Amino acid sequence: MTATRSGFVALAGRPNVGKSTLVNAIVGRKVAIVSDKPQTTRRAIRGVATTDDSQLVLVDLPGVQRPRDALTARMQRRVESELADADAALLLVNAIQGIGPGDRFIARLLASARTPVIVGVNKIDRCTVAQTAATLQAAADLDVAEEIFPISARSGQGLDVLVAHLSSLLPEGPFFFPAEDSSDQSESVMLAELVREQVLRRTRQEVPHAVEVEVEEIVERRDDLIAVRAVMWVEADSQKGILIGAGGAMIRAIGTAARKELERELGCRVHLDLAVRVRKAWRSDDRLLDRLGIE
Ligand SMILES: Nc1nc2c(ncn2[C@@H]2O[C@H](COP(=O)(O)OP(=O)(O)OP(=O)(O)O)[C@@H](O)[C@H]2O)c(=O)[nH]1
Ligand SMILES: [Mg+2]
Repeated sequence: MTATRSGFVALAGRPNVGKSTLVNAIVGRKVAIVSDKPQTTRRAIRGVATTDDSQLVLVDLPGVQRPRDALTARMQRRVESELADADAALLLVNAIQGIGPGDRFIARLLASARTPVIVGVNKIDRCTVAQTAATLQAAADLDVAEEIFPISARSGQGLDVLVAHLSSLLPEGPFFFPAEDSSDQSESVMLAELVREQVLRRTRQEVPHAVEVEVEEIVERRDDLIAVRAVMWVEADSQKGILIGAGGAMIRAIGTAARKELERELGCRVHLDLAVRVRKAWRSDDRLLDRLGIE
């Protein structure tokens, strides 16, 4: 019998560079929600990709940012502790935008740790060859990477080569997760995130950042029907008004779209009971953040 390899690769990068999209693409399942708004991911999510002889655990992380409140302070602390514990770090940068001060800041953070760093230059599906080449060169100039890979998390370009390399870095050892697992997230957090994804799609400016979703109850009504009760927390009455919308149009649209996502995830019919509640400054409320599992 050949020995198995197994280990953790943590994803670092500015908000919106495509970390969650990449984790989903490699795992082959939606384990993390994705949006075009920065700071979508709030928790560390392990996405698991298992083959016959290796288990690659990708740790999706919030984008690196300057903390502004308890929420973002927790997110940033988590990024740093996960990076310190991982077998390797995968720094993702945006090929379209090139390398900026934010990327350099993260590169310095990574250089001070002892973990090997791999750089993924993402979104090459939207780049000319010259643009991709320029970002690859700028990524090399960061002087942290053992290897640099041009990829597209969206089209799948370059992912096989990247995954083969990451797998080769993993230490020999037994698997950490059962082979059929794709994520370590609890069902209630996964369902809450799917609801929040629909909120992110339909809101703008400060609203996406002010919303967190909590699933309060999951009840199996029949073999083919699950009832889910969820609350969307916001920080102000004005935000509550936006999420409800004129005549309830917005909350209905969020509910209908989210229900379809929950049905896909759970593989059965879902009854979704959705409410909006105001909790002033929940982003600075340590007790609520604990309860929401943002730590
Ligand atoms: N064109 C293109 N777009 C991509 C690619 N990868 C991700 N995106 C888009 O980039 C946006 C951000 O993607 P996410 O995966 O949410 O980014 P993230 O790095 O996880 O962001 P945070 O969680 O906020 O840190 C989404 O609109 C994605 O569809 C890619 O390879 N090509
Ligand atoms: Mg993300």
